Amino acid sequence: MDKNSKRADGSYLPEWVTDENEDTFATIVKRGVMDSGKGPFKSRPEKKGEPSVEEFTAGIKENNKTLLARAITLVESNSASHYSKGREILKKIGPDPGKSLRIGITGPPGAGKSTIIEEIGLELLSRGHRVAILAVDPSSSLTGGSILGDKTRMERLAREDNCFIRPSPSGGTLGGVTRKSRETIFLCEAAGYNVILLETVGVGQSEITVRSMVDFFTLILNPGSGDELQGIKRGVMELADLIVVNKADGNNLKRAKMTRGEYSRAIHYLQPSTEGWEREVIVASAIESKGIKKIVEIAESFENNTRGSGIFDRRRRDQAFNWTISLVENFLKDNFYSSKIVRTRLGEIREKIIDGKMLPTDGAEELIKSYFKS
Ligand SMILES: Nc1nc2c(ncn2[C@@H]2O[C@H](COP(=O)(O)OP(=O)(O)OP(=O)(O)O)[C@@H](O)[C@H]2O)c(=O)[nH]1
Ligand SMILES: [Mg+2]
Repeated sequence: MDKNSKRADGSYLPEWVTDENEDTFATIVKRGVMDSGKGPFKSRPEKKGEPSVEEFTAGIKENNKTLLARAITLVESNSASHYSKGREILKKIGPDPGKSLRIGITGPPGAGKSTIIEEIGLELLSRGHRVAILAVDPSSSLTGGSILGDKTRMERLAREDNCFIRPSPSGGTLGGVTRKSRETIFLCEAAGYNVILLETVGVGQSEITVRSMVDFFTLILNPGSGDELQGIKRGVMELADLIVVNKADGNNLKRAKMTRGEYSRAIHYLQPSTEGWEREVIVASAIESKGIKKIVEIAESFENNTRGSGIFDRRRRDQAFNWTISLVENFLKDNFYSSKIVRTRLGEIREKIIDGKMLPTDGAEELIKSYFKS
Protein backbone atom coordinates (compact mmCIF):
# COMPACT_ATOMS: atom_id res chain seq x y z
CA MET A 1 0.00 0.00 0.00
CA ASP A 2 1.29 3.43 -0.92
CA LYS A 3 2.13 5.82 1.78
CA ASN A 4 -0.67 8.31 2.37
CA SER A 5 -3.05 6.48 0.08
CA LYS A 6 -6.40 5.86 1.67
CA ARG A 7 -7.82 2.43 2.42
CA ALA A 8 -11.47 1.61 2.04
CA ASP A 9 -12.16 2.41 5.69
CA GLY A 10 -10.46 5.79 5.41
CA SER A 11 -7.27 4.78 7.25
CA TYR A 12 -3.83 5.26 5.73
CA LEU A 13 -0.15 4.67 6.38
CA PRO A 14 1.65 7.83 7.20
CA GLU A 15 4.90 8.93 5.56
CA TRP A 16 7.12 8.04 8.47
CA VAL A 17 6.17 4.30 8.68
CA THR A 18 9.10 1.92 7.97
CA ASP A 19 9.11 0.24 4.57
CA GLU A 20 9.35 -3.29 5.93
CA ASN A 21 6.23 -5.25 6.85
CA GLU A 22 4.08 -2.40 5.84
CA ASP A 23 0.84 -4.22 6.23
CA THR A 24 1.69 -5.81 9.54
CA PHE A 25 2.98 -2.58 10.96
CA ALA A 26 0.55 -1.41 13.58
CA THR A 27 0.69 2.27 12.76
CA ILE A 28 -2.37 3.00 10.73
CA VAL A 29 -3.78 6.45 11.01
CA LYS A 30 -7.43 7.22 10.70
CA ARG A 31 -8.29 10.64 9.46
CA GLY A 32 -10.03 12.75 12.01
CA VAL A 33 -13.22 14.60 11.34
CA MET A 34 -11.90 17.19 8.97
CA ASP A 35 -15.05 19.15 8.59
CA SER A 36 -16.91 19.46 11.84
CA GLY A 37 -19.94 20.66 9.91
CA LYS A 38 -20.39 17.20 8.46
CA GLY A 39 -19.22 15.28 11.48
CA PRO A 40 -21.29 13.62 14.15
CA PHE A 41 -20.89 16.57 16.53
CA LYS A 42 -23.10 18.85 14.56
CA SER A 43 -26.32 17.22 15.62
CA ARG A 44 -25.37 17.40 19.29
CA PRO A 45 -27.02 20.45 20.86
CA GLU A 46 -24.60 23.24 21.56
CA LYS A 47 -23.76 23.46 25.27
CA LYS A 48 -24.88 26.84 26.48
CA GLY A 49 -22.79 28.50 29.15
CA GLU A 50 -25.73 29.21 31.39
CA PRO A 51 -28.07 26.54 32.81
CA SER A 52 -31.82 27.15 32.63
CA VAL A 53 -33.92 28.28 35.59
CA GLU A 54 -35.17 24.68 35.95
CA GLU A 55 -31.63 23.29 35.90
CA PHE A 56 -30.58 25.83 38.52
CA THR A 57 -33.52 25.05 40.78
CA ALA A 58 -33.13 21.28 40.52
CA GLY A 59 -29.36 21.55 41.04
CA ILE A 60 -29.72 23.76 44.10
CA LYS A 61 -32.25 21.39 45.64
CA GLU A 62 -29.76 18.54 45.14
CA ASN A 63 -27.04 20.66 46.79
CA ASN A 64 -24.96 21.13 43.68
CA LYS A 65 -22.52 23.65 45.18
CA THR A 66 -21.36 24.94 41.81
CA LEU A 67 -24.89 25.76 40.72
CA LEU A 68 -25.65 27.28 44.12
CA ALA A 69 -22.60 29.53 43.84
CA ARG A 70 -23.56 30.53 40.28
CA ALA A 71 -27.12 31.31 41.33
CA ILE A 72 -25.78 33.55 44.11
CA THR A 73 -23.67 35.34 41.52
CA LEU A 74 -26.84 35.92 39.49
CA VAL A 75 -28.75 37.50 42.37
CA GLU A 76 -25.72 39.58 43.36
CA SER A 77 -25.29 40.81 39.82
CA ASN A 78 -26.02 44.39 38.93
CA SER A 79 -27.13 43.34 35.47
CA ALA A 80 -30.91 43.44 35.16
CA SER A 81 -31.13 40.24 33.11
CA HIS A 82 -29.00 38.26 35.59
CA TYR A 83 -30.97 39.53 38.54
CA SER A 84 -34.24 38.73 36.82
CA LYS A 85 -33.07 35.15 36.23
CA GLY A 86 -32.02 35.00 39.88
CA ARG A 87 -35.50 36.13 40.82
CA GLU A 88 -37.06 33.42 38.65
CA ILE A 89 -35.01 30.86 40.55
CA LEU A 90 -36.15 32.31 43.88
CA LYS A 91 -39.73 32.20 42.68
CA LYS A 92 -39.45 28.53 41.78
CA ILE A 93 -37.98 27.80 45.18
CA GLY A 94 -40.98 29.42 46.87
CA PRO A 95 -41.49 31.27 50.15
CA ASP A 96 -39.34 30.73 53.24
CA PRO A 97 -40.47 27.56 55.07
CA GLY A 98 -38.82 28.94 58.24
CA LYS A 99 -36.94 25.76 59.07
CA SER A 100 -33.43 27.15 59.31
CA LEU A 101 -31.71 29.15 62.01
CA ARG A 102 -30.03 32.34 60.83
CA ILE A 103 -27.22 33.57 63.05
CA GLY A 104 -25.58 36.96 62.63
CA ILE A 105 -22.05 37.53 63.96
CA THR A 106 -20.81 41.08 64.28
CA GLY A 107 -18.01 42.86 66.10
CA PRO A 108 -15.20 45.32 65.54
CA PRO A 109 -12.45 44.51 63.00
CA GLY A 110 -10.12 41.83 64.26
CA ALA A 111 -12.32 40.69 67.16
CA GLY A 112 -12.01 37.11 65.93
CA LYS A 113 -15.33 36.75 64.13
CA SER A 114 -14.01 34.55 61.32
CA THR A 115 -11.99 32.38 63.70
CA ILE A 116 -14.95 31.85 65.98
CA ILE A 117 -17.26 31.18 63.02
CA GLU A 118 -15.02 28.34 61.93
CA GLU A 119 -15.22 26.82 65.42
CA ILE A 120 -18.98 27.30 65.64
CA GLY A 121 -19.33 25.81 62.16
CA LEU A 122 -17.37 22.70 63.13
CA GLU A 123 -19.42 22.29 66.30
CA LEU A 124 -22.66 22.59 64.34
CA LEU A 125 -21.46 20.03 61.78
CA SER A 126 -20.61 17.59 64.55
CA ARG A 127 -24.22 17.94 65.68
CA GLY A 128 -25.45 16.94 62.26
CA HIS A 129 -26.34 20.38 60.94
CA ARG A 130 -25.64 21.64 57.46
CA VAL A 131 -23.94 25.01 57.61
CA ALA A 132 -23.65 27.92 55.19
CA ILE A 133 -21.28 30.80 55.92
CA LEU A 134 -21.80 34.15 54.25
CA ALA A 135 -20.18 37.55 54.45
CA VAL A 136 -22.34 40.61 54.59
CA ASP A 137 -21.02 44.01 53.62
CA PRO A 138 -17.67 44.10 51.90
CA SER A 139 -16.33 46.76 54.23
CA SER A 140 -13.03 44.97 53.73
CA SER A 141 -11.97 47.91 51.58
CA LEU A 142 -11.94 49.93 54.79
CA THR A 143 -10.73 47.39 57.30
CA GLY A 144 -9.04 44.71 55.25
CA GLY A 145 -11.41 42.37 56.99
CA SER A 146 -14.56 40.50 56.19
CA ILE A 147 -14.38 36.88 55.16
CA LEU A 148 -12.80 37.68 51.85
CA GLY A 149 -10.03 35.16 51.48
CA ASP A 150 -11.08 33.35 54.62
CA LYS A 151 -12.16 30.39 52.55
CA THR A 152 -8.56 29.28 52.56
CA ARG A 153 -8.23 30.01 56.24
CA MET A 154 -11.42 28.16 57.01
CA GLU A 155 -9.87 25.14 55.42
CA ARG A 156 -11.21 22.55 57.85
CA LEU A 157 -14.73 23.74 57.10
CA ALA A 158 -14.21 24.15 53.36
CA ARG A 159 -13.43 20.44 53.10
CA GLU A 160 -16.76 19.41 54.62
CA ASP A 161 -19.56 18.28 52.32
CA ASN A 162 -22.17 19.75 54.61
CA CYS A 163 -20.65 23.20 54.60
CA PHE A 164 -20.88 25.97 52.03
CA ILE A 165 -18.72 29.08 52.30
CA ARG A 166 -19.40 32.20 50.28
CA PRO A 167 -16.63 34.76 50.68
CA SER A 168 -17.53 38.36 50.02
CA PRO A 169 -16.70 39.54 46.53
CA SER A 170 -13.87 42.02 46.25
CA GLY A 171 -14.46 45.53 45.06
CA GLY A 172 -18.22 45.41 45.51
CA THR A 173 -19.95 48.66 46.20
CA LEU A 174 -20.67 49.15 49.83
CA GLY A 175 -24.20 48.02 50.51
CA GLY A 176 -24.43 46.13 47.23
CA VAL A 177 -23.87 42.76 48.79
CA THR A 178 -25.88 43.63 51.85
CA ARG A 179 -28.78 44.30 49.56
CA LYS A 180 -28.60 40.82 48.09
CA SER A 181 -27.81 38.88 51.24
CA ARG A 182 -31.39 37.90 51.88
CA GLU A 183 -31.62 36.33 48.44
CA THR A 184 -28.38 34.49 49.14
CA ILE A 185 -29.72 33.16 52.45
CA PHE A 186 -32.82 31.88 50.64
CA LEU A 187 -30.76 30.05 48.03
CA CYS A 188 -28.61 28.39 50.70
CA GLU A 189 -31.68 27.28 52.60
CA ALA A 190 -33.16 25.81 49.44
CA ALA A 191 -29.96 23.79 49.08
CA GLY A 192 -30.68 22.30 52.49
CA TYR A 193 -28.37 24.34 54.73
CA ASN A 194 -30.25 24.62 57.99
CA VAL A 195 -27.90 26.93 59.87
CA ILE A 196 -26.78 30.13 58.18
CA LEU A 197 -23.90 32.09 59.70
CA LEU A 198 -23.50 35.68 58.54
CA GLU A 199 -20.36 37.61 59.35
CA THR A 200 -20.39 41.38 59.26
CA VAL A 201 -17.77 43.85 60.37
CA GLY A 202 -19.32 46.15 62.91
CA VAL A 203 -18.49 49.53 61.48
CA GLY A 204 -21.85 51.22 61.74
CA GLN A 205 -24.97 50.70 59.72
CA SER A 206 -24.28 47.09 58.77
CA GLU A 207 -25.30 45.71 62.17
CA ILE A 208 -28.82 47.04 61.83
CA THR A 209 -29.15 45.54 58.36
CA VAL A 210 -27.88 42.17 59.54
CA ARG A 211 -30.14 42.22 62.60
CA SER A 212 -33.04 42.58 60.14
CA MET A 213 -32.00 39.36 58.35
CA VAL A 214 -31.24 36.99 61.19
CA ASP A 215 -32.98 35.25 64.07
CA PHE A 216 -30.10 35.26 66.54
CA PHE A 217 -27.56 38.05 66.73
CA THR A 218 -24.15 37.72 68.40
CA LEU A 219 -21.67 40.46 69.18
CA ILE A 220 -18.01 39.44 69.45
CA LEU A 221 -15.76 41.73 71.48
CA ASN A 222 -12.18 41.71 72.65
CA PRO A 223 -11.02 41.86 76.23
CA GLY A 224 -10.45 45.49 77.00
CA SER A 225 -10.31 48.16 79.58
CA GLY A 226 -13.28 50.03 80.97
CA ASP A 227 -12.42 52.86 78.57
CA GLU A 228 -13.09 50.63 75.61
CA LEU A 229 -16.47 49.78 77.04
CA GLN A 230 -17.39 53.42 76.55
CA GLY A 231 -16.43 53.10 72.89
CA ILE A 232 -18.83 50.24 72.16
CA LYS A 233 -22.03 51.85 71.17
CA ARG A 234 -24.89 51.10 73.45
CA GLY A 235 -27.07 50.67 70.37
CA VAL A 236 -24.98 47.77 69.07
CA MET A 237 -25.15 45.97 72.41
CA GLU A 238 -28.88 46.52 72.39
CA LEU A 239 -29.18 44.66 69.06
CA ALA A 240 -27.35 41.58 70.38
CA ASP A 241 -28.94 38.43 71.80
CA LEU A 242 -25.54 37.25 73.02
CA ILE A 243 -22.26 39.04 73.75
CA VAL A 244 -19.05 37.04 73.56
CA VAL A 245 -15.76 38.34 74.93
CA ASN A 246 -13.34 36.42 72.72
CA LYS A 247 -9.59 35.81 73.16
CA ALA A 248 -10.05 34.64 76.75
CA ASP A 249 -6.73 32.81 76.67
CA GLY A 250 -3.12 33.21 77.79
CA ASN A 251 -2.38 36.60 79.28
CA ASN A 252 -5.79 37.85 78.27
CA LEU A 253 -7.81 35.40 80.34
CA LYS A 254 -8.06 37.52 83.47
CA ARG A 255 -8.78 40.67 81.51
CA ALA A 256 -11.47 38.86 79.51
CA LYS A 257 -13.25 37.82 82.68
CA MET A 258 -13.10 41.36 84.01
CA THR A 259 -14.48 42.66 80.74
CA ARG A 260 -17.32 40.16 80.95
CA GLY A 261 -18.17 41.56 84.39
CA GLU A 262 -18.21 45.11 83.06
CA TYR A 263 -20.41 44.29 80.09
CA SER A 264 -22.73 42.22 82.28
CA ARG A 265 -23.34 45.27 84.42
CA ALA A 266 -23.76 47.50 81.38
CA ILE A 267 -26.39 45.32 79.69
CA HIS A 268 -28.56 45.48 82.77
CA TYR A 269 -30.04 48.73 81.63
CA LEU A 270 -30.58 47.77 78.00
CA GLN A 271 -33.76 46.77 76.21
CA PRO A 272 -33.87 43.12 75.08
CA SER A 273 -33.14 42.59 71.40
CA THR A 274 -35.69 39.80 71.27
CA GLU A 275 -38.86 39.88 73.31
CA GLY A 276 -38.73 37.43 76.21
CA TRP A 277 -35.01 36.67 75.79
CA GLU A 278 -32.42 37.80 78.29
CA ARG A 279 -29.00 38.39 76.77
CA GLU A 280 -25.88 37.04 78.41
CA VAL A 281 -22.22 37.95 78.30
CA ILE A 282 -19.85 34.98 78.12
CA VAL A 283 -16.11 34.52 77.53
CA ALA A 284 -14.64 32.31 74.81
CA SER A 285 -11.42 31.52 73.05
CA ALA A 286 -11.78 30.70 69.39
CA ILE A 287 -8.12 29.69 69.22
CA GLU A 288 -8.40 27.26 72.13
CA SER A 289 -11.92 26.27 71.11
CA LYS A 290 -13.29 27.21 74.53
CA GLY A 291 -16.83 28.42 75.06
CA ILE A 292 -17.86 27.32 71.58
CA LYS A 293 -20.23 24.57 72.74
CA LYS A 294 -21.81 27.09 75.06
CA ILE A 295 -22.45 29.54 72.20
CA VAL A 296 -24.12 26.78 70.18
CA GLU A 297 -26.19 25.68 73.17
CA ILE A 298 -27.35 29.24 73.83
CA ALA A 299 -28.34 29.59 70.15
CA GLU A 300 -30.28 26.29 70.34
CA SER A 301 -32.02 27.34 73.50
CA PHE A 302 -32.87 30.70 71.90
CA GLU A 303 -34.37 28.89 68.94
CA ASN A 304 -36.45 26.56 71.13
CA ASN A 305 -37.69 29.41 73.28
CA THR A 306 -38.63 31.77 70.50
CA ARG A 307 -40.20 29.08 68.32
CA GLY A 308 -42.24 28.01 71.34
CA SER A 309 -43.44 31.53 72.06
CA GLY A 310 -44.19 32.33 68.43
CA ILE A 311 -41.69 35.22 68.44
CA PHE A 312 -39.48 33.40 65.93
CA ASP A 313 -42.21 33.13 63.28
CA ARG A 314 -43.50 36.59 63.93
CA ARG A 315 -40.06 38.10 63.44
CA ARG A 316 -39.56 36.11 60.22
CA ARG A 317 -42.83 37.41 58.84
CA ASP A 318 -42.00 40.99 59.82
CA GLN A 319 -38.58 40.59 58.23
CA ALA A 320 -40.16 39.31 55.02
CA PHE A 321 -42.35 42.39 54.80
CA ASN A 322 -39.46 44.70 55.64
CA TRP A 323 -37.49 43.02 52.89
CA THR A 324 -40.30 43.85 50.47
CA ILE A 325 -40.19 47.48 51.53
CA SER A 326 -36.44 47.66 51.22
CA LEU A 327 -36.65 46.20 47.70
CA VAL A 328 -39.14 48.91 46.75
CA GLU A 329 -36.93 51.60 48.28
CA ASN A 330 -33.85 50.32 46.50
CA PHE A 331 -35.71 50.18 43.22
CA LEU A 332 -36.94 53.75 43.56
CA LYS A 333 -33.52 55.02 44.58
CA ASP A 334 -31.78 53.29 41.67
CA ASN A 335 -34.44 54.50 39.29
CA PHE A 336 -34.12 58.06 40.53
CA TYR A 337 -30.34 58.29 40.36
CA SER A 338 -30.07 56.52 37.03
CA SER A 339 -32.57 58.89 35.42
CA LYS A 340 -30.92 61.02 32.77
CA ILE A 341 -32.35 64.31 33.94
CA VAL A 342 -31.31 63.70 37.57
CA ARG A 343 -27.81 62.76 36.48
CA THR A 344 -27.59 65.91 34.39
CA ARG A 345 -28.96 68.31 36.98
CA LEU A 346 -27.23 66.83 40.05
CA GLY A 347 -23.89 68.49 39.31
CA GLU A 348 -25.36 71.93 38.75
CA ILE A 349 -27.52 71.79 41.87
CA ARG A 350 -24.60 70.48 43.91
CA GLU A 351 -22.51 73.49 42.85
CA LYS A 352 -25.25 75.93 43.83
CA ILE A 353 -25.71 74.33 47.25
CA ILE A 354 -21.98 74.17 47.96
CA ASP A 355 -21.65 77.85 46.97
CA GLY A 356 -24.52 78.71 49.29
CA LYS A 357 -26.67 79.93 46.40
CA MET A 358 -29.44 77.46 46.95
CA LEU A 359 -31.16 75.93 49.96
CA PRO A 360 -30.89 72.11 50.28
CA THR A 361 -34.69 71.94 50.54
CA ASP A 362 -35.04 73.80 47.23
CA GLY A 363 -32.34 71.65 45.63
CA ALA A 364 -34.18 68.48 46.62
CA GLU A 365 -37.47 69.86 45.33
CA GLU A 366 -35.95 70.81 41.97
CA LEU A 367 -34.42 67.37 41.50
CA ILE A 368 -37.64 65.60 42.42
CA LYS A 369 -39.70 67.84 40.14
CA SER A 370 -37.30 67.29 37.23
CA TYR A 371 -37.48 63.53 37.81
CA PHE A 372 -41.27 63.43 37.69
CA LYS A 373 -41.39 65.69 34.65
CA SER A 374 -38.98 63.46 32.73
N1 LIG B 1 -5.42 34.94 71.28
C1 LIG B 1 -6.44 34.80 70.47
N2 LIG B 1 -6.40 35.33 69.23
C2 LIG B 1 -7.48 35.17 68.43
C3 LIG B 1 -8.64 34.47 68.85
N3 LIG B 1 -9.54 34.51 67.85
C4 LIG B 1 -8.97 35.17 66.83
N4 LIG B 1 -7.73 35.56 67.17
C5 LIG B 1 -6.77 36.30 66.32
O1 LIG B 1 -7.28 37.59 66.04
C6 LIG B 1 -6.95 37.98 64.71
C7 LIG B 1 -8.19 38.38 63.96
O2 LIG B 1 -9.02 37.24 63.81
P1 LIG B 1 -10.19 37.15 62.73
O3 LIG B 1 -10.93 35.90 63.01
O4 LIG B 1 -9.69 37.38 61.38
O5 LIG B 1 -11.04 38.41 63.17
P2 LIG B 1 -12.29 39.06 62.43
O6 LIG B 1 -13.13 39.65 63.50
O7 LIG B 1 -12.92 38.08 61.53
O8 LIG B 1 -11.58 40.18 61.61
P3 LIG B 1 -12.18 41.10 60.41
O9 LIG B 1 -12.98 40.20 59.55
O10 LIG B 1 -10.96 41.63 59.77
O11 LIG B 1 -12.99 42.16 61.06
C8 LIG B 1 -6.22 36.81 64.10
O12 LIG B 1 -4.85 37.03 64.18
C9 LIG B 1 -6.62 35.64 64.96
O13 LIG B 1 -5.66 34.63 64.99
C10 LIG B 1 -8.65 33.92 70.18
O14 LIG B 1 -9.58 33.29 70.65
N5 LIG B 1 -7.52 34.13 70.93
MG1 LIG C 1 -13.35 38.18 59.47
